[in-house]
Amino acid sequence: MNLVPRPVPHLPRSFRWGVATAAYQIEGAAAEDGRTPSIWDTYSHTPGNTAGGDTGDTACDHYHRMPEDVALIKGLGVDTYRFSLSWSRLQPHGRGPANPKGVAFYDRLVDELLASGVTPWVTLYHWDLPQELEDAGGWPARDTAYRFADYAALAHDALGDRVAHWTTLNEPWCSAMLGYAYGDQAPGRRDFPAAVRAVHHLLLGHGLAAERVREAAHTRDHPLELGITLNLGTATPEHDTPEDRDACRRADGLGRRVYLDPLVKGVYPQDVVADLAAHHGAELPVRDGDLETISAPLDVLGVNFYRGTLFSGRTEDGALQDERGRPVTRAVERDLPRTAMDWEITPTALTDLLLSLQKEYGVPTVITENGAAFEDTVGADGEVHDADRTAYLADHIDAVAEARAQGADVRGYFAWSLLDNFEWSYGYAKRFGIVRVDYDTQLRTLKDSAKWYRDTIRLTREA
Ligand code: IFM
Repeated sequence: MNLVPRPVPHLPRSFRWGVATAAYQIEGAAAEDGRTPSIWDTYSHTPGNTAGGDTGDTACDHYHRMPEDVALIKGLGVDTYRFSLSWSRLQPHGRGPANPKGVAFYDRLVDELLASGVTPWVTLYHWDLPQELEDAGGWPARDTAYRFADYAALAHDALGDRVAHWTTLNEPWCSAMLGYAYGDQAPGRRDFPAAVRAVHHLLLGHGLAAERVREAAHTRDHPLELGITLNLGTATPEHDTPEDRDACRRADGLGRRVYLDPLVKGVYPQDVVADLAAHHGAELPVRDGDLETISAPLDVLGVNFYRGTLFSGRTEDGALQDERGRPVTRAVERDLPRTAMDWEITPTALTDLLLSLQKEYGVPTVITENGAAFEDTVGADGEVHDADRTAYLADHIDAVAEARAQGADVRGYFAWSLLDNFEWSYGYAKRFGIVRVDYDTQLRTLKDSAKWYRDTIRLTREA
């Protein structure tokens, strides 16, 4: 049984409603019109890296179906569409001049959105580093930060006359840790110290890119709202013991503070720096002036929220150290409902997160991603009755409203995702869309959650 849409309290008229996607997850046309391979092309084409050997070669074929997709977005009544640019489509090989055909595609997308009354919100980097830059060292190499700044300037040069909302990076934790430490995502390296260098160079790339984009917007008198998007959760101790609290400190340190402290306060957290050296032999390669660059004021902080986590400082057997002699930071499974990703559903953690961000950092926030994968089925009526996803969205939107009511300056909510799409290492098996994609025919079907979202937005605006 699906939920009845109703107005959400505490969300003002100015509250931004949106849907989000990312280039490699939807565009397809991987080798068309001058686009060169990114690390995700290489990684997904390497056997064993993705479920079913899936790749983004075709994905949702958005590159060819963009007008149809913009019509869907318009039909949902959202005011904002967050999408990312494919670096190697816009600037093949990751350096040199812009690719006119790549620019033309994003030009058409932006114009189509504006003509439909939808505000474009551009993410410059959603994980798809041009392969040549990885070959030259990738994010663990300092030069990549400078290449990223050049690309940001080139992208702003092409679109900045019409696009005011710019996000530099999406989820640098994933780029650094999943990509370089754990090997679960492209480029698939397993080198912790390299991942820590990547953390710093991603942040430096953010700062350098922000500088270039601000300068260009200022010189040309273009409006600008600039930020970065982090994937953030909450870390709660299983028991109120020193070791569980310390496990939370470590999880929060590597998951949140190592990004937010330099971005907002201009310093790396000393406890994290000490832990990295003591337990991982790793160091953040900071040079003079880097932290000033990284900490230039943000207009907005993008928050991608999926779940909160309970932590213990002991192994299941009660030990305080793991087999390598490091202190234990163990996520404790709870008896909670889960999504198809096996992620616990914890909406009140989103309220807690937004309130703690407000208190500790004070930057206005927008939820740039929130949503869930479930095992959707198409009913005999041809529809997708995804009551589980609708409930997930409803509970998390309520959690945002509650945070606002308690004083958090949260200004928008973007559902992840507009379309079912290429869920990275999980391939097409996990469906996050509020719109179903039939990958054989590319038919798009609004799920019940999309209709609920559309009606909730309308009713909330009218209230
Ligand atoms: O699909 C991803 C997205 O690319 C980044 N944030 C999390 C989503 C769900 O895993």
